[in-house]
Amino acid sequence: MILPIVAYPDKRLKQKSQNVEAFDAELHTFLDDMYETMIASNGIGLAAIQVAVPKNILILNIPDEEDEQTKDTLIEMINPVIHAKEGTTSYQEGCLSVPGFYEEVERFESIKVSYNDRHGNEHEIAAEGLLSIAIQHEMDHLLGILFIDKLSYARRKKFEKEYKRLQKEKKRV
Ligand code: QAP
Ligand code: CO
Repeated sequence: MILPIVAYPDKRLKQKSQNVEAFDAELHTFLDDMYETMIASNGIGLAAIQVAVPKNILILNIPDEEDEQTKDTLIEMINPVIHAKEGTTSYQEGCLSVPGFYEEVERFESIKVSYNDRHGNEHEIAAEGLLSIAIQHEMDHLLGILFIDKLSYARRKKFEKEYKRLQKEKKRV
């Protein structure tokens, strides 16, 4: 089932999410719905709060070297925790909850993350490149933080102006 995506400036995106306690059939159905929603919207990452569920859940599906997005590379992270972070990098980020706007954001270059999978099993991975950036972007959602919150004052102003213009254009069609 495709779920509606919550878009900025909806206040729900500022909520802090809570840890998942039950790794049950309801969680599995929700994860499947998140995946269907992300793919239908041409996304590579989605946090549960973006579909109005304040739980520590995120999914990632980074395209491979041939730029193909297949379910084999889907990562589901439940209750993720970052243990180590190193270096800095930046990337022109976007977000399904801030449609049509992209801006350069600074992140840690490499991170170590532990998380649970849908069965409650524990995993630990080291990530770099786009995967590392995507994990940090999605984990910010769990804290109620959007990539636009990380922009300089001047760039945030530019965003507010551009986004308002985009919203008006959308209303016209
Ligand atoms: C988060 O973002 C991310 O504006 C995932 O019109 C961002 O999937 C991870 C999207 C940057 C790594 C680097 C955005 C789709 C998708 C839009 C997304 C849009 C349609 C964003
Ligand atoms: Co996002």
